[in-house]
Amino acid sequence: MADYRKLWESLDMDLEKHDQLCAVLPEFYGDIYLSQENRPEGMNYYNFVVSEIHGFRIQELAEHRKKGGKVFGSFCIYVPDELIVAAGAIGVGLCGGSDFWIPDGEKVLPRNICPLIKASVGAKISGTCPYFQSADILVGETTCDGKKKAWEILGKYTPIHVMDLPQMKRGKDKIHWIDELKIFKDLVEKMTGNEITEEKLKEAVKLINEKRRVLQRLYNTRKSEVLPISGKDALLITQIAFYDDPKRFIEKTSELCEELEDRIKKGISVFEENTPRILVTGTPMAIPNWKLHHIIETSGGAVVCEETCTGIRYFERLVKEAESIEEQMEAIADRYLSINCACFTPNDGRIEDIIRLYKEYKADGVVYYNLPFCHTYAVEYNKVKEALDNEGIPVIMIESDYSLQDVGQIKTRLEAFFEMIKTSK
Ligand code: BJ8
Repeated sequence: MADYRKLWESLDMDLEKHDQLCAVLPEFYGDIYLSQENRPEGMNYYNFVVSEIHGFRIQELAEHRKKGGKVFGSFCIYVPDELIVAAGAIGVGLCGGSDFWIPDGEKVLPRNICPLIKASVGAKISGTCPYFQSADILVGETTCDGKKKAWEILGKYTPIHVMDLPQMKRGKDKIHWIDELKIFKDLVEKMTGNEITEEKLKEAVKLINEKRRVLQRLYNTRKSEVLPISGKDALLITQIAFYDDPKRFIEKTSELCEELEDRIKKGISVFEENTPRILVTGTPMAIPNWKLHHIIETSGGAVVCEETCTGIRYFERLVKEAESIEEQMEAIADRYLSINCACFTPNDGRIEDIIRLYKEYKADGVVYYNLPFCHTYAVEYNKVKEALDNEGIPVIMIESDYSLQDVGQIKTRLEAFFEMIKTSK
């Protein structure tokens, strides 16, 4: 890796602590990813992106900012990328997925709060995440209580704008959400000094839709009986989609899809025949949270789809392309409000999605993943389980944080779950 120390210094990072973080990642990644057999050639690009996770892309962000460009950091898939891109700015997803940041998060947050929030706050206050350091502004949202209050803490360290996301989907909620989008559009225009014109917004909608389409194409290959890619690799690609340059990401992922489609034609699978096919549903898995997928795929299962924000929810629905700015803003509002997050009530659309995806991806069972202290997803499990029981779909709930202490216990539970699926097949 090139020497980026000057760059990190310019971002006011804690270099000593950052060295500790960088020291663990290669081995961790090697054990989980590079140990896989028969990986598609096209995964080399994503290996490169991970090896340069705090280098190459950070350099690009720095060059963009040197030319006067702005970087917006976000934590939720309700924040509309289209408006950021239309103003010539760059958006990066900032959710923290590493245990490394938890102790720093716990310095300012209660211990009994979701690890995603603790890690995100810890990443900022420890000065060890160059993405946080490169963001000119953070964009929060009012999705869950933990996040809502965490923005007040993060606001002491960096500028932050909070979008007031409604938690119901009635007509008046949509009107409110369009209003929030307009406030955000004004902010983006003010910060960048660039007007979001009809033309620019159309181009941005096209680009982000294209990114969604390529992810859909990737996921379509996982519907095949012949699984050309592991769930772990697919998860990594989606995680990278949150911060990579969209055009390059589309190009590289299209190349990979060609390879995967060819593998399907040739019958090249990365799993043995009759491996139980698993749909994962639940809370997001921010990079480098690969824990559950790794356990599933080393315990006799194969992940075929994620009904999560680091999966289907991020890209399944497109923004309708419209003519005027007003129509386009409304289409953006519709698309984002169609995401089914457990912070909404009621949220029956998610249950319909899970059952539909289970069938589309020919899954054999569902693993419901919950980060500890995420109440909305934990409570929603009850309703999801009831619906899946009615359909005769096997489901297991795994609640786990980023630490590795419970790996053995989860493995034992999952092995038993997969055995049960196999015998009932
Ligand atoms: S759209 S899932 S990204 S809010 S931080 S809610 S895990 S307690 S991340 Fe989310 Fe947007 Fe919904 Fe998706 Fe729970 Fe933790 Fe809150 Fe979380």
